[in-house]
Amino acid sequence: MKKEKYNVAVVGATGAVGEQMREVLEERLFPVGELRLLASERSAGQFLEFRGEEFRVEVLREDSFNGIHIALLSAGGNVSANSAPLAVAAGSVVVDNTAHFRMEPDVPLVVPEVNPNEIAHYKRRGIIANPNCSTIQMVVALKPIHDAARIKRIVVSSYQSVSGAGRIAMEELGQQTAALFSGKELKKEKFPHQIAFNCIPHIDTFLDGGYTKEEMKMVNETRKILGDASLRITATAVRVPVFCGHSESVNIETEKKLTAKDVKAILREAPGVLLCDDPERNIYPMAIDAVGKDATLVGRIREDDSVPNGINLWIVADNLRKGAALNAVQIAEILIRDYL
Ligand code: NAP
Ligand code: 3JN
Repeated sequence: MKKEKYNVAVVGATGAVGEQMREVLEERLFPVGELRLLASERSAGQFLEFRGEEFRVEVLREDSFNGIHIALLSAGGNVSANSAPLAVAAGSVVVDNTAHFRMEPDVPLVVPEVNPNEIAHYKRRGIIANPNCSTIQMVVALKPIHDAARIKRIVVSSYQSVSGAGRIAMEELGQQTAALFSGKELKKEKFPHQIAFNCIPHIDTFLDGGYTKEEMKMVNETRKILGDASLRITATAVRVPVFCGHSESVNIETEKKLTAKDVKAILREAPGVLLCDDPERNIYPMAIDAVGKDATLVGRIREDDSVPNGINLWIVADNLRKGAALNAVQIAEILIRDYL
């Protein structure tokens, strides 16, 4: 029987993603009954606002999920590895924002505009995985093109904002920028090099072969979501001194020829996409315009004449919203509408 309200736990509630979770749940009028905000000992006792009320942050414990219907996890992979099974045992459905379960074959990896039917398989483990932010915005834009003309190869370079690395990383960009103007010492904690006024071609750890984990997340998650293991993808992930909003330069080769006009017509109708493509009026997607928006912005669409069926695109989204919290809440909305 349908419930009027659902008890929701947010694990990592004090983080950059957790903050957006509260905002998105409130904005979209998600039918939250009890809200449980969970974090570590460091921030227990803090108060955070939701729907005009103050909620006390609690320490995540073994019994934190008792009575919870939906658990939204974003406190890192290790926390998810430990707490997802506890949540499932307590009867919650888990929507996990970390990489921990994404590539497990019996865990659906879902972007609601792309593969919403996968949510039906949540029962296998009680867990649904949210993809990496860079994957989400790319597949929102590419899925309708893939359906129309079958994409054979993707070359993507990401320009990822510091908010993707969490709250402390945002403070680090602010501190370094101010320090460079006032001759103070630069603090380096999150990034291996100065991020202010710099670009760092290194996100997450390096793997054998020279790619980073972040780059391989884009490769493997895209194949899983589009259900096409033969898709050829290569990625370069770069951290840029932008506070919020990830941008991507994406080059695709399709089986069937599409003109730039065809691609624009497809994307004008695509769910979750906002076409921003009028170069004569200097209109193209930019991170500053994507922040706070739900849509994935796509522009700079043009034919790549260096290969038979090539197209270039520039894809931008708010990494904390569509790249994390919004996508998770959209999954939860489908769960309660169709399955719980
Ligand atoms: P953040 O700003 O650093 O926040 C981390 C959050 O996790 C804080 O609330 C922190 O609580 C909590 N936490 C850390 N260790 C914990 C523990 N042992 N027990 C309970 N809570 C703990 O990071 P963020 O940007 O919000 O990202 C958090 C995680 O979300 C990432 O590690 C990543 O796995 C995932 N993420 C996913 C995407 C995506 O692409 N879908 C994007 C960004 C992040 P305290 O305040 O107590 O420290
Ligand atoms: O760096 C970014 O822009 C996105 C970062 C995502 C992230 C950060 C720390 C741990 C993840 C993720 O979602 O893949 C993880 C992780 O869960 O491994």
